[in-house]
Amino acid sequence: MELFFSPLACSMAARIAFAEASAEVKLIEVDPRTKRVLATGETYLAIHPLGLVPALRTDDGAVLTENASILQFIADEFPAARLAPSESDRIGRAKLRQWLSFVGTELHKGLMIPLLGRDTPPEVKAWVLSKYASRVAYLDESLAGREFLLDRFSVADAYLFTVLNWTQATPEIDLAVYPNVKAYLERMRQRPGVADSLALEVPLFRAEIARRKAA
Ligand SMILES: N[C@@H](CCC(=O)N[C@@H](CS)C(=O)NCC(=O)O)C(=O)O
Repeated sequence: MELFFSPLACSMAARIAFAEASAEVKLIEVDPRTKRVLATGETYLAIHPLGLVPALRTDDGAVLTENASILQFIADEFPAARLAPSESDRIGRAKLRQWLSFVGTELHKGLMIPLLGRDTPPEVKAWVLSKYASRVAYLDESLAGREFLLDRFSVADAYLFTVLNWTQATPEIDLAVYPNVKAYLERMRQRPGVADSLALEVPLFRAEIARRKAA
């Protein structure tokens, strides 16, 4: 399989899922500014017309997009890694979809993307914070006394960690106010699958920033 990614973007969740499953995947870096495959210069728009990462090309050539779908696919492809509740656990499966949806809509798109935007007007950031800070408070309550979103590590944690990792670039979100979220982030960073993914992507992210500055 081939995973199209950009460093430290939401595609890192899929990288973490592959790492947690000890599964092989070919990583193909996409420059988010040019929308080209970094190594070859080929246009990424031929893979995903929206130019968004992640995209996953399966061994039989199917192209999957959208984190929630890709992450559930990875979990189902490698069941021994137990990255999702089993098929027979209907409620567990629904809870997994619930958290993937929460992370994707409330946190990723609702809260973080506007805060991370270099050209987001300050009044929009203020509005987003006033509306979406409740989501972080809800997450903090939900993580009280829990190690993971579900009973064990799942692909929803891979996605949640990836999105929360961006709080390093959003001083507007003070994690001291959310001790369970802060502790969760610190715990996740210790997991080998997460630590290895970060170690690989941080230098690539720095190189991406350097390219952007040089352009
Ligand atoms: N709904 C998509 C969103 C993917 C997405 O927002 N990807 C970002 C990186 S985190 C991206 O590629 N942004 C580049 C752009 O907006 O042009 C999903 O969940 O996969």
